[in-house]
Amino acid sequence: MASGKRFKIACIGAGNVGAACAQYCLDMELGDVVLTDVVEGVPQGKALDLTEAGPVRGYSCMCTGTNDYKDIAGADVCVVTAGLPRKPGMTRLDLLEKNGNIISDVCANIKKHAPDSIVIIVTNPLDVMAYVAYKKLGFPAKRVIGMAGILDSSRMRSFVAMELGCSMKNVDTMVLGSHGDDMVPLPEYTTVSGIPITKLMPKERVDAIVERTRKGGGEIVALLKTGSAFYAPGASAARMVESIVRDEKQILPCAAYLEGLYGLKDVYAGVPCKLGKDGVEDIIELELTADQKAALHKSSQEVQSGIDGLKQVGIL
Ligand code: TXD
Repeated sequence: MASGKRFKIACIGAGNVGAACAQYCLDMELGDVVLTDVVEGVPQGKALDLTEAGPVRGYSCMCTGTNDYKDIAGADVCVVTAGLPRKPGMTRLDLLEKNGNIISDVCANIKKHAPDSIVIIVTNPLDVMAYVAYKKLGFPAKRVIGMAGILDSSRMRSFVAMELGCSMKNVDTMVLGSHGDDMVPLPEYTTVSGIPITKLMPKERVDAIVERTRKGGGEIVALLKTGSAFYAPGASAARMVESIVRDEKQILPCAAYLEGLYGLKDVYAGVPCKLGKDGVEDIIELELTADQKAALHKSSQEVQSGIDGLKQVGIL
């Protein structure tokens, strides 16, 4: 491991995204992984399977499975995917109450057993769940981060590469706002080896890519019919773990707690964050056009109404 320290990563929720995240973390040798779930046998079985892949893939990090939160003790990073996935026809907000209760329970256990960890929330509706976690954990805001923007921007990067028939590696982009149909992809900040995409394709194609990015989650739900995307979400969460445990200070779009930046207060929203050993070490405030600013505020209103909804039912 890069720094010499052996890190411990707790993946809470051993479903599709949790297991994919564990797999990528192990493959990148980011640390030992503890898979935790309420279902008996599943985290243990997946952990054993992932351990048995180690000799073939050439990693020496260990993976264990458990139903007991005591086993996350001392975790450096907790990745929370526990909850219900979005089913076809279900809006993200339908999940609000159920997942709000699950996140509250998970956070009580993180607070008890891994009070110094950095927590990455993945469960939907993402921005509201990150807010719930922040309130329930009582950790400094920089240690409670939501994963969505890396996934959304990775989708946009792949769509740009497909359109141009070029390598995905050369494409870079930024997506702001909430994780949902109101997200704010930024074509103006999308480049291929430094060349703005607006110079590489006509406006209609840029607009089509923005639209497909917004609907990216739904596109996969419609194809899979049961469950939602998990490879790219798992890889995206693992990217955050990587930047944290290796203190790489990557600038990545993440859901962060805002206290005035972008004109937003007491809410989580996707913004460019510098991720390092302390969590969100900095937030970059981009210059936005009036339209982009309005779109960002619109996406936050939905998050705010989710937060208000949870206040009404007493979860917050
Ligand atoms: O970009 C993003 N943020 C997302 C979010 C991208 C993809 C998926 N996104 C959301 O992540 C999705 O809407 C769900 O809310 C979560 C997890 O999705 P996944 O596809 O992994 O769902 P699964 O396979 O159903 O796994 C959820 C697991 C399952 O094994 C449950 O038994 C477990 O969560 N679960 C719990 N674990 C621990 N503790 C509690 N209380 C608990 N409740 C359920």
